[in-house]
Amino acid sequence: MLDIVRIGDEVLREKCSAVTEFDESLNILLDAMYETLEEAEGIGLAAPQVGVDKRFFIVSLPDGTKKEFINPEITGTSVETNPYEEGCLSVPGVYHDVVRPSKVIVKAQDASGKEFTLKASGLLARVIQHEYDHLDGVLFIDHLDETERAKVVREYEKKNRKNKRHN
Ligand code: QAP
Ligand code: CO
Repeated sequence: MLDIVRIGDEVLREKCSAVTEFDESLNILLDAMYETLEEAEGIGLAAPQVGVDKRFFIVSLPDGTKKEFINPEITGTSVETNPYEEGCLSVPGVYHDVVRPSKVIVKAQDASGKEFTLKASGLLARVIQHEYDHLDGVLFIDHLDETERAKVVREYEKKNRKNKRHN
């Protein structure tokens, strides 16, 4: 189980660098991230969320879809958008609707370095965009307007204070 870093940690605000070595240590890290994601009951986890400033993330959906995206590029987005309530393991306990394209085309590499292209819609398209943002230091709350973002951050801080007191 890896530690998940929380909002306030600067690694979440970095532009991550490309993965160049598709070696055993990458596989070990991916395995540990899947375990961490399962334990945390999440559906997506990006490397910077476990303190690694590299361009990759994993997805694990309720339908059993598990996939890693290394050096991903979003090469196409639909004109159609939709709102969806997002959360983030790095901003635990708060959720807010975010408007994003409904469909994306993503090009990435798998754990062995092999390139693939995927057309995604629904929850998968949503998680891909959320996780991709992490690689550029962007959090879901950055998509909200100033007022909504301030509200969500205050709510997070309030919950976090409570948690600290009760721990
Ligand atoms: C991104 O986020 C996502 O606050 C993945 O207390 C989320 O897995 C994309 C989680 C929703 C689209 C829709 C958050 C678990 C998990 C929490 C997650 C929490 C426990 C977040
Ligand atoms: Co997140």
